[in-house]
Amino acid sequence: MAPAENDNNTAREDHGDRTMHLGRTTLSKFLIDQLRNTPARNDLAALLVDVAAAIKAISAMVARGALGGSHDALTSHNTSGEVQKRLDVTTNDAILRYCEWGGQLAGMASEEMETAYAIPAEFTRGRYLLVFDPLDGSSNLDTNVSVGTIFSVLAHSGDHTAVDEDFLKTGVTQVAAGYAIYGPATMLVLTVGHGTHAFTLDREIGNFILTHPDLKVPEDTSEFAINASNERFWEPPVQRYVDECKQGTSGIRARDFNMRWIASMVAEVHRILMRGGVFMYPRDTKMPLRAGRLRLLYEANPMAMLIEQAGGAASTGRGRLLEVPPTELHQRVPVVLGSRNEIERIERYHQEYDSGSDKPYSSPLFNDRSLYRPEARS
Ligand code: AFP
Repeated sequence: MAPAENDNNTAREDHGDRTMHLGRTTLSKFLIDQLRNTPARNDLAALLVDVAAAIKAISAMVARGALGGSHDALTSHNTSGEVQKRLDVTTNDAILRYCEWGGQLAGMASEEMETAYAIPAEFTRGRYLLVFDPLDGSSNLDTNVSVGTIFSVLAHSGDHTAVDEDFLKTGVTQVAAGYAIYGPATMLVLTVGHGTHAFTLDREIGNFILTHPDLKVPEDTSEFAINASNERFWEPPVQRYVDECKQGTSGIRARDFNMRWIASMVAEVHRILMRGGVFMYPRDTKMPLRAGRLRLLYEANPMAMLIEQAGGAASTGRGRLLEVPPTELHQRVPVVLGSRNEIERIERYHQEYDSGSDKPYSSPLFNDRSLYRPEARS
């Protein structure tokens, strides 16, 4: 939507009954506007302001790079068995400290903690749950590549301190979702269910300023992101899709594609929100009993909500990501998200493979040993 010029030439976006002045709307003003007529109102706004404060603190930690002594690998491992960097732990602690005392939360969960974090007794318990990956892409820290924080807000049903089971809610129930990307600029991308909007941190005043309202993912794209080193482990429908993209103008897609892989999901999703594209981290036979690499509650679900709110699609390849029923806190899930028409094509290829109507793409060898065919799982 082109910015509407007004009498004093301040570019602004008109969003129905709300106008947002580009370059002037702060996060707090935005939240007041967005949540004005909702039951969430101030509670959710207050929580998101606390999350934004933690993100500012993390931005400062990340920006210090090696000077902060936080790139060192620790001897500890997280719940996924990955070596923790000191910054993984310090950023996790930052979010706990900034968000535990505001009276909005009944509990928190994160990639860096085995089980849910109980709000200390001295603080008022609230009605939301916060689940997050404090530093996604941290294996890139030594190479100074953009990393991020991913978070999801769920409503807590009950007045007890939250336990693991309370977090096992499908993605469609998320009240809010967002990420921070610590790149050349620190940006906060957020949805509270009314579109996806991006804010840029103005370090001089310490405020997030609305710079990209109402982001829209183009329905078509010629750019995809996948870790191609896993190609031999992918299921045939993923191999089929990527093969066709690589064939470019000489294949059925009749156009050339571009490939990206940053190994930092936040950076990939940010690119897709800015210009479209496809991101895939599918299940593969490398670890056939593992449903994928990415975690449902604090990576896939928040990113899926942001992408859908921007008009894109988010799938496991076989169904809508936001409808995957969680069974445990650190559950993994295949992720295929981005430009809607491409995601629909990838889902169609999975359907044709599962129904055996995708000849010649499903190789008999792969078929026999595939653990993924519905009948093979019985
Ligand atoms: P780290 O947080 O351990 O760096 O993992 C990042 C991530 O979860 C996600 O952000 C990337 O898209 C993906 O893993 C990269 O996985 P590969 O290292 O297998 O490419």
